This record gives sequence, C-alpha cells and structure tokens, in this order.
Amino acid sequence: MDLNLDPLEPDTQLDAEDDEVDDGVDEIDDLDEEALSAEEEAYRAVVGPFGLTPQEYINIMRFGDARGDFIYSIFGTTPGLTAPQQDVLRIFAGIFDLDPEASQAAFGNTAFPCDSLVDGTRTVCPDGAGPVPPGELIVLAMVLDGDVPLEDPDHFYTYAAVFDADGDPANNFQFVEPFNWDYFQNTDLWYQLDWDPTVGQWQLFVSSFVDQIPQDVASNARVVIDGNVIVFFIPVDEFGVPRPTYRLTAFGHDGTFAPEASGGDVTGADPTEPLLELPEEAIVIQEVEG
Ligand SMILES: [Ca+2]
Ligand SMILES: [Ca+2]
Ligand SMILES: [Ca+2]
Repeated sequence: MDLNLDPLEPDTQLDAEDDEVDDGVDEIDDLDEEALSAEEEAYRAVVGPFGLTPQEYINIMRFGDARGDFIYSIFGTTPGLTAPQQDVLRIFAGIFDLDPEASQAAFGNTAFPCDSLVDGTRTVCPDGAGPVPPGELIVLAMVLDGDVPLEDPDHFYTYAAVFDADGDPANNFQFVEPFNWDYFQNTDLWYQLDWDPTVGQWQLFVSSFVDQIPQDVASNARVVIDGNVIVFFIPVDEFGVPRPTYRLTAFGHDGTFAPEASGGDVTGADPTEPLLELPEEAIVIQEVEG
C-alpha cells in the first residue's frame, strides 16, 4: 500500500463489483490485516459501533490532506495560529443507511446521545434537534494532526462541513473582498461545530445561505468529537439532492480573527478548489452497538 498519497486523490475504489478495482480491493485486504494507518485506526474507533465489515469499509471514500498546509481566509496572508488540531490530515466520506432500530441505537440514548461527554467522546446536536430519522446519513470525518482540546480557555474553534445542498452553483455564497479564500465560498448549507471559550460550550449551528443571507435552519444532525477525529452525521433528507458536494474546514482564532492569531485548513489546498463528491453507494447498517 502506497502511503504517500497525493492530496485529494481517493485511495480506495468505490465499487467492489467493478472489474478494474481488483488491485484496490487487495490493497484494502492488506490494509485490514496488517498496516492500518493511525488515521484509519482513529476513524474506525469512532465509527466502531456501526460494525462495518472490511468489505463495507471499501465503500468509504478516503482522501489525504497535506500536513501543515495552513491558510488564512485571504490569499497570500500567512496565518499565525497553526496548532495541530487545526490541520486536516485525512478525510473519510460514507453514506450509512440505518433502519429505525439502528438509528435509535446509535443516536437515541446509547452510542451518541445528544450533548453528552462519554469516555472522552463529545456529541453535539443543534438546538432543538429531533431524533435522527431512519434512512441515509451522510457521514463525513476529518482526522486532524492533534487532539481537539475539549475545553480550550484561550481559543475559538470552528469545524465545519459545508455543502452545495441543491447541486446548483448559481445560488451559492461568494466570497466578500478581501476574504478571497473564505472557507465557505461556493457552498450554501453550513454545519458549523463551534467552541466558544467565553461561554465554555461546544455548539452545532446549521445555516442555509438563502437570498444572499445565512439563515438558521432546523437540523437533526449530530457531530462527534473523539480525540483527533471529528465526525458529522447528517440526514440525507436535509439536502435537495441525495449526494451533495462538500468541503470540510478547521479554523482556530483568538476572538479577533486577525491573521497573526488565526489559522486553519480546508480539504484540498485552498477553498477555490472544486467541492468533493460523496460515494454513490450506501452502506446498510445491520446493527449498532449501544
Ligand atoms: Ca492539512
Ligand atoms: Ca447551491
Ligand atoms: Ca488542506
């Protein structure tokens, strides 16, 4: 297995039935039995309750992201805050299909209950979130270069999954000068996990960019923070299309947003790159460990 992945080159094949993917499948088998990367192990530890088999893991898309490729939201401006927990190293993207029982076991009150801290795993829900509906969930994970501090007294953090929710680029948010590397550009539905040290809380804000203004929207999403892994679980029914394109972002600052005290990372080199695609095939979840 070649561990020197090009950034944003998927390193697994998505369709195990495709004749051309024999090599990919073999690589995955090798990966399972021998040398799981630290990032792969960290990801699997978090989604472990879903009980994926080695073959099912093939349907998770994986991307590498360069280490240390910090950016500020203005091209050419050097960010001054560049902690490991602001550096995305790896992205995992899957579609999980849960029946009502599995959904209840995962998100009812067992594996990932709302606004809980269990064995160091923090689960955050939007205000007013209802139960996670059965059916397809978009499951997006970022593995960072360092553990996310759960109670940083000095810094703000925003970890986000942002989408073109309806597949129409014409109505997406466009950057406002001078922020030509605005992390959210060319998207229109934003799931923002925020740490605010002044209130000492993690919160999940969901907003839709409608008529040129971000507006709060109701959501039944969940976000899980576990060590250096952040996983977004978002019902497909919150999107206009079943496989919206997306970007993941990680940003830290001191409250001023000044470049010398801010910095972060996006999937890819910078936010002018095209959004990423989700796998077509869903993984049917049979049973969830509570
Ligand atoms: Ca990175
Ligand atoms: Ca759109
Ligand atoms: Ca990057």
